[in-house]
Amino acid sequence: MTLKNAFICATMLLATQFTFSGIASAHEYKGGNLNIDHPWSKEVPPTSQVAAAFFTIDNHGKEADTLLSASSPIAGKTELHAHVNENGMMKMREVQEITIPAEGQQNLKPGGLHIMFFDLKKTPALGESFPLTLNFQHAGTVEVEVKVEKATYQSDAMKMDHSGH
Ligand SMILES: [Cu+2]
Repeated sequence: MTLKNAFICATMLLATQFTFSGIASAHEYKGGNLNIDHPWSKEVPPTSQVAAAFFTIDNHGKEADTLLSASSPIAGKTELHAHVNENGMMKMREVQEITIPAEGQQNLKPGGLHIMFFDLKKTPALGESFPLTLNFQHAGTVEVEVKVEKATYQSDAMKMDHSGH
């Protein structure tokens, strides 16, 4: 990300936080035909350089939409990720896009599709939240707040092989 882009991004975030302040407690976000429900991130150790975010996207539209990219001020790099089975080993892979079917749903969850943050500038602590910008092909840009929650169960996502990065 260039300095100029970073500045635009920060400006947009400030503006959007103001816009969303009235409905922040609902923790559900709308963009076009999409509903983004309960964005959350699993608590990671303070020294962690990576984190992941999960949420459910409902598409009420008659055509599919596509998540093209994501970004967050907490991370140097934000990628769309999937888990793939490679010779019996579950590994994380960057994907170019995540499709939300028409009148359907897409689930980002531990062990499945997720948003991945690298080079954390600040590790978000339990109970905190941080901004995440999602760029959709049709719904456009949607800003959400990701809540940091406790890892309630030991999932495969915690044992992932990051050597591919
Ligand atoms: Cu990942």
